[in-house]
Amino acid sequence: MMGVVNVTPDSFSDGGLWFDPERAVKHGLDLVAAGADLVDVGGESTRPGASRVDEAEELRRVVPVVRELAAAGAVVSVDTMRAAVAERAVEAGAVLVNDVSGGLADPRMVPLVAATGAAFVVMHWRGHSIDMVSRARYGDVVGEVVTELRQRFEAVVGAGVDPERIVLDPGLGFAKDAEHDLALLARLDALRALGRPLLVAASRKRFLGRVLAGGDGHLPPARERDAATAAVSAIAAREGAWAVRVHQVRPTADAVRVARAIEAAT
Ligand code: PMM
Repeated sequence: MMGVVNVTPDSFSDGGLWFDPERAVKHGLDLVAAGADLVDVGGESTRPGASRVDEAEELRRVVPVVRELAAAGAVVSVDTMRAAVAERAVEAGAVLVNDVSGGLADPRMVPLVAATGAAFVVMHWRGHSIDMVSRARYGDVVGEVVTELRQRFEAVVGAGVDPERIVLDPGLGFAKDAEHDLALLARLDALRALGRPLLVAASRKRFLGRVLAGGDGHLPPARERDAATAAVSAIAAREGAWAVRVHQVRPTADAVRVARAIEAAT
């Protein structure tokens, strides 16, 4: 389980809650106490339509929190599209770079990851949040995401990153609408066939709101989607995902435990 610490004023589900560095560190340690194996620290919201924060501000948000959490013994990943932020975060103790652009947003990212030897999450990505909704066009979403992710994996390995250190992620909600997200979750086997560990990051996302919407079409707020998130976590565990990335750890910890118990009984 990867627990999320968004050191942002504007993330879609918890923007502002952990913007203060001390609160962010405490939240990260609470996630670890609740069972998170990894804490993912990010300083830039990637919600649809979001514009970018500047690099100095992202560094200011992320680096002290990474440093404190790593010093306290947490296993830390950094959620960033910028090589400079990844570099400083690794120096501060992060062991995994989680780049939602899979190295596409910053040409210095892949060489930096290769040089540091950090683990690398390569997510399926078609462009920045500001206009990604317009890129949610697919004939066969599973086939296209698998092909594009394989191409990205090969490019990253070709540029020197150890393939054994790469984790793949379908990028739920990134240039995808609810139907696309559900179709990908229904075919995690096709993504696993790429041969690398799989990260599933469904937590509180809009497609869950759509599934849960009442007859009036009203979507429950993001913070009321944790039970739905846990249901996805159980399915992801059952389908052999390497990790799930979640805002609230406890419901997912329980769901994964039940999935494992059922597996052990078969
Ligand atoms: N989604 C968000 C942020 N980071 N990282 C990965 N690897 N995969 C994702 O789908 C992903 C991510 C969306 O924002 P949030 O931090 O508010 O969940």
